[in-house]
Amino acid sequence: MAILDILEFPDPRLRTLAQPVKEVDARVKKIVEDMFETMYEAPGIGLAASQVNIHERIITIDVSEDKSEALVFINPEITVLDGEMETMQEGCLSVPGFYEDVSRIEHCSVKALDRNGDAFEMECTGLLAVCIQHEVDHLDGKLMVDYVSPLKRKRIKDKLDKKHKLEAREGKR
Ligand code: QAP
Ligand code: CO
Repeated sequence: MAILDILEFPDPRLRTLAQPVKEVDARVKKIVEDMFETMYEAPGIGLAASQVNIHERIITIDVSEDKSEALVFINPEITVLDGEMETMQEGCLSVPGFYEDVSRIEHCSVKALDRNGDAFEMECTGLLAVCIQHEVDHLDGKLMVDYVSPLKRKRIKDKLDKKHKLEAREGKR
C-alpha cells in the first residue's frame, strides 16, 4: 500500500473529467487500497481518485466514527430520490483548512460497482448523501469552492497560493 499525494486547489488537474473504469482488475484494486490508506491517514471521510491525480471514476468513503464502514463506488451514478435540499458545512482534502456551506440533495440513490466489480445500489441520506455528491463532483472536475461566492473563492485561492509558495520554498512540494 502507499500514501498518495493529494492535489490542492487551484491545481488545474483537479478540473479533469475522470473516465469510467472498464474492468475492476488488480490495478484498480491497488488504486482502491492506496486511496483508503491516503484517506484514513489524512484523515478524511471521502476521497475521489481525481484528488490523487488518477482520472478514473473511483471513490472511497467512510463516514463512520471508527473507520469501520469502508465504501467503494466505481463508476457511480446518482439518482435523486426527492427534491429536498440540505445545507452542510463541507471540507475537502484538496482545499485544506477551509469549511464552507454547500446545499445539496438530501436523499439520493447511488448505483455503482464495488471493489470486486459487483454492481450494487445504495440509498443515501445525511452525511453519506452529502459526501457521495461531493466526491462525484470531483470526478466531474467540480470542487466545493465552485459553490461559494467568487470573492470567497478568490480569498481561498490566494491563501492556498501563499501556502504552496511557502511549501515550495521549504522543498515540500
Ligand atoms: C468531503 O472531505 C466531505 O480541510 C470529504 O485540513 C466533507 O474528508 C463531505 C479534511 C464534509 C461532506 C462533509 C479537510 C482534512 C477532510 C481539511 C474530507 C483538513 C483536513 C475532508
Ligand atoms: Co473533496
